[in-house]
Amino acid sequence: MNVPNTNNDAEIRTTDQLKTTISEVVHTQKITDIHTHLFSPPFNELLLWGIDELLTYHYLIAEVFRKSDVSYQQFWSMTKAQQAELIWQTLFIENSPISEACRGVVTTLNELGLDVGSRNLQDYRDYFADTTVEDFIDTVFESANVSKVVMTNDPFDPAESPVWESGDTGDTRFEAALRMDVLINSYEDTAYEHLRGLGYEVDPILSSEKSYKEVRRFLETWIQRMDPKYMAVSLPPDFQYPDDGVLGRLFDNCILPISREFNVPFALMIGVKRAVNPQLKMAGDGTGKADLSSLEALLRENPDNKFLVTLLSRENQHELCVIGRKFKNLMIFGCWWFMNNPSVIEEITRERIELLGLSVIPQHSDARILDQLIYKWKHSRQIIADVLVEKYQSILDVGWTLTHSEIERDVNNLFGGNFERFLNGN
Ligand code: HDL
Ligand code: ZN
Repeated sequence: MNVPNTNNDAEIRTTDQLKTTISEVVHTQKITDIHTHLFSPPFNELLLWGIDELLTYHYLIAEVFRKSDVSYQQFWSMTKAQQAELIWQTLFIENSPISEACRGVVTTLNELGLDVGSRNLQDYRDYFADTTVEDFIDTVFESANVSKVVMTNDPFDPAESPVWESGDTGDTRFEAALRMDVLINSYEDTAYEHLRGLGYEVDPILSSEKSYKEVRRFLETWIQRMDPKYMAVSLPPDFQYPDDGVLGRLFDNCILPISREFNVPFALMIGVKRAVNPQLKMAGDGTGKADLSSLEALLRENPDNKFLVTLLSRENQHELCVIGRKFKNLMIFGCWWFMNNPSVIEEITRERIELLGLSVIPQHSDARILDQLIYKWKHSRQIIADVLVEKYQSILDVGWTLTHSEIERDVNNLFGGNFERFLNGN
């Protein structure tokens, strides 16, 4: 994490000085990317990188069906290379790549120094074939100016658990998050059997003190194994709390006590409707507006717990900011998934600063493919910088004075300091 340079105390007076300072500070500030789906090399095939992965990102899969007459069955029977070629031809050659997901591929290739004017997919494939994943990780972290990424780690995933059990997860720039979607959203049909198979004496509907104790033991085991920055879950728009079912019993008797005991915040990602169109597979999820009175109750009833929250519906964003004003144990983060588009990032960032000042984590990348760190952060840095210029200008206009080091301090907090302090504060 950059330490602000206290020698930069020259006063900023003009709009040009302000724009130059903010551009330089925002683009040179190293970032802690608090939510990604990236993996360090020991996770092998879970670490996705290269042009064919970029082109078959599920965002682009959703988009190609809108322009191509390929059927779901035809597409899913193709190899990844064939899928990538179809997406390249359809969305980049037969149509201009101006959607955010398409534009991101072009930005990434350009930032890697490749000739996007050639539109030669084989040339891009040759570039990736000529590099190692370890070298490419260095290239991407340097180009994106990212210091650390937080992974999404699923203790129920058989592809992940052996790596954790080996004790070697490799590159320390990749930190862990303990994802609990299976435990919380699929306890009765999946997690119960899995836990029993591991020797945890839990009951089918999680209704006994013994079961609560055993789930806490499971969480403790994985916290000690992963050293996660936070525990996380994605939840549907109709998430309810308090809840007298399995979710409520998991929250109140297992997750929230453990979160306090180990000082590991709980991240709630609310508003996802899974498999709205199952034929799109991972690309088939949708969004819905949530009733945030449940979030208010969770924050109010658990003042000693720390919650990170991001919401998937644009219609929930303003009320989330208001809730943020009411609860200091809430840290709002990111422009998640369908929010991660310039028009919405700008709107959300502006209303967050207006209502919450500098007490938020404005963005995460949600990158699934390593290369995406480059475009997701290049695009977001520019938008955040533009909003900051507007907000700092508004106080310069009324006589406030500003220095370079004060802006460095503020941006350092937005891009990592707020996260570190939220994690480490008790
Ligand atoms: O649940 C999540 O963490 C989401 O981010 C999903 O993984 C989603 O598929 C995604 O990649 N969004 O960007
Ligand atoms: Zn995600």
